[in-house]
Amino acid sequence: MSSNPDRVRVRGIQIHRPIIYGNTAIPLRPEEKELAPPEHTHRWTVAVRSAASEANSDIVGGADDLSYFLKRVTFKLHESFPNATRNVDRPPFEVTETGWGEFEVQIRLHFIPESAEKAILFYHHLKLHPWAPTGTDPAPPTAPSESPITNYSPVHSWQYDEVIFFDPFQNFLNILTSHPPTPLPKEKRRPYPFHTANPASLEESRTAGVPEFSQQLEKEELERLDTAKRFVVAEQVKWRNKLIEKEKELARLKKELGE
Ligand code: SLL
Repeated sequence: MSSNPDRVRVRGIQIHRPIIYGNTAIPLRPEEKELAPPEHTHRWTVAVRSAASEANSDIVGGADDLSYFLKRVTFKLHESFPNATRNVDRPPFEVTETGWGEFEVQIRLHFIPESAEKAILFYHHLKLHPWAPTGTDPAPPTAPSESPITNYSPVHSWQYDEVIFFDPFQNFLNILTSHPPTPLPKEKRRPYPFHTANPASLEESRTAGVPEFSQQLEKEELERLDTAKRFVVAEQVKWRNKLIEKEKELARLKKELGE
């Protein structure tokens, strides 16, 4: 039996914190390219942040400081990077680098000791290039350009997730409940933070602003799932009826043969 009430688990409780992990990337401008190794083409930042964004910020997510429950985030980069394992022990939990290629980043979340939780591991494919050529892809960094700045629209690739703590210790639960997460905005105010949501035009890239997660995105995703589910059920009914029809026909033909 534990004598310290803090070291007692609160059974039946589930508490979660919304986070995002992912990256932004932008081609190096000519003046940056001069300073970087010759094969480097992009500057990128890989990060773990709270899901909500600060109003009018140019950062995706990050409204809340997560160090009240995160002790360390370890980013394991491609081995072509010097000191490929990067430990970040205070916010912002992120690594910024220049490089030339995409690779899988291993992101390990270590929680504060009060949590007594094991570290959890996420994988993120570092994205430098937009998925679809939209005609607005950033010009190759070496291409001459009249207005270089507007040609460099960032690529965003972010994953929303929820870290769930089951049966948390009482003192850890107290820490969590004294730091409620900033809620996501109800309405879509900005583009969604996926690579597929890269601006449709240069004009949009200038005016749409930095992407963010919202409750509307969640709602739309639930609606998509619901539509898909109804479609699957309708297909099942359709094919079951066809099968019944064919079985009847088969029985009829067999009977005819027998006669
Ligand atoms: C591959 N996807 O699997 C590639 C690996 C590695 C990218 C891409 C290193 C930068 C530096 C860099 O950008 N590596 O040299 O510091 O082959």
